[in-house]
Amino acid sequence: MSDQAVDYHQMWADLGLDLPTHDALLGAVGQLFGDAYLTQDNRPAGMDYLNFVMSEVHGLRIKELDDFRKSGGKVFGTFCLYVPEEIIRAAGGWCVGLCAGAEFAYDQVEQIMPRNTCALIKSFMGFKLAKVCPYFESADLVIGETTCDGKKKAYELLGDLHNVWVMELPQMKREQDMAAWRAEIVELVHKAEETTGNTITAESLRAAIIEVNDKRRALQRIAAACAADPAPISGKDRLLATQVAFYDDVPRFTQMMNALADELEQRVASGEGVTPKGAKRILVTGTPMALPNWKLHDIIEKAGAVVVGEEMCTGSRYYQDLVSESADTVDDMLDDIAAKYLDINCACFTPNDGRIEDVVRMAQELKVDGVIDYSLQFCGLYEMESHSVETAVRDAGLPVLKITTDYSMEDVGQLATRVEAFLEML
Ligand code: BJ8
Repeated sequence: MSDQAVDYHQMWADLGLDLPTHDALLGAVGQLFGDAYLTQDNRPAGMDYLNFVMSEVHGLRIKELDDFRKSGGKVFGTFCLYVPEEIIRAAGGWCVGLCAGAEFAYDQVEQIMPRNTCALIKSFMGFKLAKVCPYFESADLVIGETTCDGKKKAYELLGDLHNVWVMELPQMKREQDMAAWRAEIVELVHKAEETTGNTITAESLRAAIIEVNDKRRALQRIAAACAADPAPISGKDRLLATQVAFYDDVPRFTQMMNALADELEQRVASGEGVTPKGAKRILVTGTPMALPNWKLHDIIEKAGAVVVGEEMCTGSRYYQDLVSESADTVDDMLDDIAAKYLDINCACFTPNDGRIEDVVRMAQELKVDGVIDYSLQFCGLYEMESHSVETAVRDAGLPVLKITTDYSMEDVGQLATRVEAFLEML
């Protein structure tokens, strides 16, 4: 697809990246990827595509965004599942996730926000302050959302550095909340149209709904294959597929993930897996794991278990529900989009019973031996909701391990010991 020897430094310089720091970052991520991913045995051949995407994640993909912008296209950066990609695409824009999965420039970050802020927020602010995220620098508009307090206030700080627009998300799911959310979706339509200069039509919105649904359907197929024992793909590889879904070209990604799903279904039919049959099966639930946060999956799988599902925003919450494809008018489609997105079970909602039900249902469907509840340190929402998760999982007869951590590698040894002890007990 591309010549990997291409030198992208001029493009990065034109985007305003800090080149020496960015080179150091790419080296560190490459090493992390090599240690976590390229050491795995018996990976599906379809993972070659995601290896390639990772090798070009700041290269070819950024070049594609650059070419798109030079031809008049607009790129929208997002941090959260609640921003409907369908609307951006229907207006002719492209959506990309922004770098938020690694510890970077915390010294600068802590000058403007408290040290006890969650790693995800500190990370995106660090990437921005250090000028090392080409997705950030390619984004004509960053769309934030009023989910947790930390993000809400961080977007104010980010607004001093970038073009930011914030969506107001209700925190309950009553009728009046749906009405407010529907109105907010209409605001997004106006903002997307104003930014791109294009008008959203029934045809463009319908096409975007189908395109994004197709992407989610491909990820659903990959997830469904993991109900088999042995699992046909590692949790790390499945997590990578979901992480890349936020960045990649939509039709290409869908096509490649359907090819991967075909391969996984063949593996399931012939009983081929990435671990021996009977390996301990784990469901992970909690805060999202933004690229390149592979820390917990790496620890679990290097201890001999396999992660067979993620109840998180870089997992089932991203792909489990689709927007209805039956509407004919823009108004009806916006109703369907509002309904699908308000149905996401983020811990910023109260009550959030849907998430707890999803965790138990997934644990049963995927026939797991145990659940690991993962929270980023200083994330009050998920840490607080942890008690309800634990209670429900135990009531369903399954053991649960609670892990609170951040992006640093300092606690890897200690976490590995806890995970190994948990696996032995299963
Ligand atoms: S829909 S989970 S992506 S808000 S970890 S920044 S909650 S303090 S990421 Fe999230 Fe959207 Fe919800 Fe998903 Fe705050 Fe917690 Fe940090 Fe978090």
